[in-house]
Amino acid sequence: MRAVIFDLDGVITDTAEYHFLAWKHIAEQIDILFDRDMNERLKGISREASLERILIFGGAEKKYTNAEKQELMHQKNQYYQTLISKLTPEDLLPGIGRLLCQLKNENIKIGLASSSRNAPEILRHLAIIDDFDAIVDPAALAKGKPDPEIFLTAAALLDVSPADCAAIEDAEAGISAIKSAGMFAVGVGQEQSMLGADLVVRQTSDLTLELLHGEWEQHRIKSI
Ligand code: B16
Ligand code: MG
Repeated sequence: MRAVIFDLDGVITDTAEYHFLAWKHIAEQIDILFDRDMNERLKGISREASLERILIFGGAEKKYTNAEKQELMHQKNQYYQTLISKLTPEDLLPGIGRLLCQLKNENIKIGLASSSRNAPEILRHLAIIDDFDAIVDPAALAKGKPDPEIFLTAAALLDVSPADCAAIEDAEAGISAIKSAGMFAVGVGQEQSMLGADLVVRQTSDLTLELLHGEWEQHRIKSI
């Protein structure tokens, strides 16, 4: 294992609630009911694809022009940015600070593969941006998760072969992307929603370098 690539939302910090509040604010303006179940289905999905799903859910997929959709996304993002401006290092999910330290001590490279265009801003608020050797710009990609492009780009930026990378995700679309990239997939969450993951932990506090090394080794032996 020469590199570990992190998803952001749901792995490093929990911004899902902020995405929920911001989308709810927009949905209310256009008379669409938006709840937490619906928000769960937007995990790891880009801003554009999220709006499309919300409009389809509300039966309004043909109601807005492209310019109007851009404006709705802009408003959502402004609301979201106000919320994330309050993030502090206290908002790091449990165990993530320790894992980043362990990786750095062992000279294992650290990458970020988040669909969020706000990722650098969030990492700055959490005071961990300097720990990352590479941060993928999702705006420069042709396809979002579950396509492997974002993880393959992270590996290329880190100059590590995908087979030597482990990646950590909390969303189904993300696990599929990691597996299609040919990497070792670590899922955070319920086993049943992490189909295809090589290792599943219930919460981020279970993520230690010792566990990753051990499971990586077992996986390597099994695949020989
Ligand atoms: P933005 P991740 C994803 O982050 C979120 O899970 C998803 O809900 C959001 O729509 C997406 O980022 C885009 O975020 O609007 O900030 O560009 O899980 O890939 O770190
Ligand atoms: Mg996520």
